Amino acid sequence: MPRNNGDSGEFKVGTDTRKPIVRRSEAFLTGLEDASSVTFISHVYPDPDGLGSMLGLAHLVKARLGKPTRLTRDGPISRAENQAMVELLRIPLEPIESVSFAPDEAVVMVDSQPKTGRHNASIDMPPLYAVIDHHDTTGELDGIPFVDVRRGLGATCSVVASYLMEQDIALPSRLSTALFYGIETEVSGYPRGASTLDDSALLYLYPLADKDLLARIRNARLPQRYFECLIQALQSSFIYDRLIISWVSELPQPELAAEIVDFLIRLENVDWALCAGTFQDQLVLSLRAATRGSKAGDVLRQVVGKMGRAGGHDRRAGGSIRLPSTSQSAIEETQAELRRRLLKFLHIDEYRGQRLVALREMLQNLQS
Ligand SMILES: [Mn+2]
Repeated sequence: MPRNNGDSGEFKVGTDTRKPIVRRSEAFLTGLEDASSVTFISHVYPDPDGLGSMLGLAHLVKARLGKPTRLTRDGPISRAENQAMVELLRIPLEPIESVSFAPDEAVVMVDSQPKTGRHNASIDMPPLYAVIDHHDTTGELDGIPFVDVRRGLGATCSVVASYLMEQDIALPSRLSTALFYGIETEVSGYPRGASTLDDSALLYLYPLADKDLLARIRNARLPQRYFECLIQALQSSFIYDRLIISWVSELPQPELAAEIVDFLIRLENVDWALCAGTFQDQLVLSLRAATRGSKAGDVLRQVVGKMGRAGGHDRRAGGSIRLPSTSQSAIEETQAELRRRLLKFLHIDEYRGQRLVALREMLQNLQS
């Protein structure tokens, strides 16, 4: 089995060791020759990187093989920017639960790996043909004919853009915009976590992208509940030494935890930020680290342990804990256990907690 772990990635294809693999895009397309059609899947709560990757690969398959393709959506598109992306770029998505699969259909998973707890587990589908991803969290990859997982990369869209560039396929502006935005959302934090491949893809896509549409997506209108949630997150934030923790009851949508934590990690003198909020019967978690080499995905996975599931990248991680019940006491007990475990893991004394916004300030604001 040819294996190329060159740029910190995992790449394998087929079982023929005689033919040298020149281009990954070529190998990806060759394996699809017998498929009747190709369906693309990503993770729950689809994000721009997953959406752009599906759109880009579907374009590649249509342009080179002329086969029908389908893009799916696992769960709702909840973030306002992501909704704007789907609407403005007219990305056709079929809900995964209503898709029926043909036996000779190829299924390609992007921006995620199997058995990582990031998918609707009840979907019955043919075995995966391919997994293309950039997450540190390893899933079950055994037996999958085509695997291109590059952990050093900022975005899956960068891999997809590199396939399209290798194949020298003309990119419509709508697709260029989607791929550009997919990469941008993954590498816009600091430290960026971008590789040279991410940057060359951005450089290639920018002139082709529709900058007005990009601006409309980035500045998508936000519902009132967003701001209500934000003030609650700020008022519930506690600083423990170099860690800030924010609790939100009833997130209007689970991805808001990630937005809040992206904001909180910018607090000076803080190395770690966690936002935990309830959504349905789950406590949704989002963790950020301010410095390189923090292994946030591993940290959150160890802290959460058997309470739930977690994973992610070096400085960004997410996860969830299923609440034993949605009663206030059950939520508070789960929060306390999570806080205790995280503080212990980071060697921080629990009694050093201080509010981000002093109670007196909050009361004065209410009276004024
Ligand atoms: Mn991604």
